Amino acid sequence: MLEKFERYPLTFGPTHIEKLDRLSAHLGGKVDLYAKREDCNSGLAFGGNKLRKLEYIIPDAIASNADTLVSIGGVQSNHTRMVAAVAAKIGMKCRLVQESWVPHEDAVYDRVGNILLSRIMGADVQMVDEGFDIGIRESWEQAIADVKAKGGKPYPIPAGASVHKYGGLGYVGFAEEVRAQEKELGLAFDYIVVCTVTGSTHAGMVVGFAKDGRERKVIGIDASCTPAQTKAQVLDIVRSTATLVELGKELSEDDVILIEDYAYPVYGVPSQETKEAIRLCARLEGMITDPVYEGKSMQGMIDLVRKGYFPERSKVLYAHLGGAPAINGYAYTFRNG
Ligand code: 5PA
Repeated sequence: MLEKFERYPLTFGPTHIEKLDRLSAHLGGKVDLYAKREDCNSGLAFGGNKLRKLEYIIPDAIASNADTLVSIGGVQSNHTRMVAAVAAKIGMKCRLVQESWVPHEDAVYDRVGNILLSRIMGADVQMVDEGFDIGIRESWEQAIADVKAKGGKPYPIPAGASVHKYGGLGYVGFAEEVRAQEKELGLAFDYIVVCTVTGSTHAGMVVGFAKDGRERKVIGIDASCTPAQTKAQVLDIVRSTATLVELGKELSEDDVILIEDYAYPVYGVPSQETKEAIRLCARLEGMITDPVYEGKSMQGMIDLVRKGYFPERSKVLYAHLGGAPAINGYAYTFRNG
């Protein structure tokens, strides 16, 4: 589906799929859980889902003769860390806007984890006191204008690389990769569980899996806590990406499954249940999920298994999208494990 698009390799290759035997057994053994390890996809600053998206965006950035990648996220954004890593790798400058998206206080929240790594990689990090919003932000537009005013040539990458014209392509590629791996493994996944915030990871999967009729088997777990806006953005990206790859099939709102029950109390703040899911997965599988994104989709998957949402003998693929560095900003939360 992606042959006609240029791709700049930033990842190791197909990501590993592993069976979560102990977690599956702990939850009753009626559903087989697997994880696709997007969190281990690259040697670039701990990797994660943004690299798959950026692989299809960077050729356009290079062709535009830009010298500075300009992007935005929260203080502990994984996306901005990935943009900083890619800028370093391709020899561009990087300007990052880090907004106060999370009402979370920890003594070192703005010093450790993702933002620490972005600073080490040489990004020009600007803190902006604005709350959470996945839309286009004035602070980002100002940063782009500022780079220009100083004689630079900016290449704008929106939050999560999502509303970029090529933002959905990377996760179309994920679906193609899963299809090839299913053949090798001799199995087929009945459901794919994905954490959804700015939307292009989920949207790319919907388009990619629509090719074999599985678009409604992609189960998005909202972590934005603004699900109406997130769902609308997923649908927009689904439509534009489907056109771009010439899917030849109309997709509608009903094809975007977004479960809203696990994002509470608010974006970036883990509930008691999220923390329990993080501990359970860590203690049974040694697999680290974070309090902002993957901990919430892990909580969602665990709860859905317990509720019997997945029919018996289903094979469920959890897309582990990365994000572990942010956990350092939650040192107090996990001070007793
Ligand atoms: C992020 C996003 P989407 O934004 O494509 O919906 O992906 C959600 C998601 N898991 C899931 C991890 C580890 C993520 O980092 N992160 C954002 C960031 O700024 O890091 C874009 C919000």
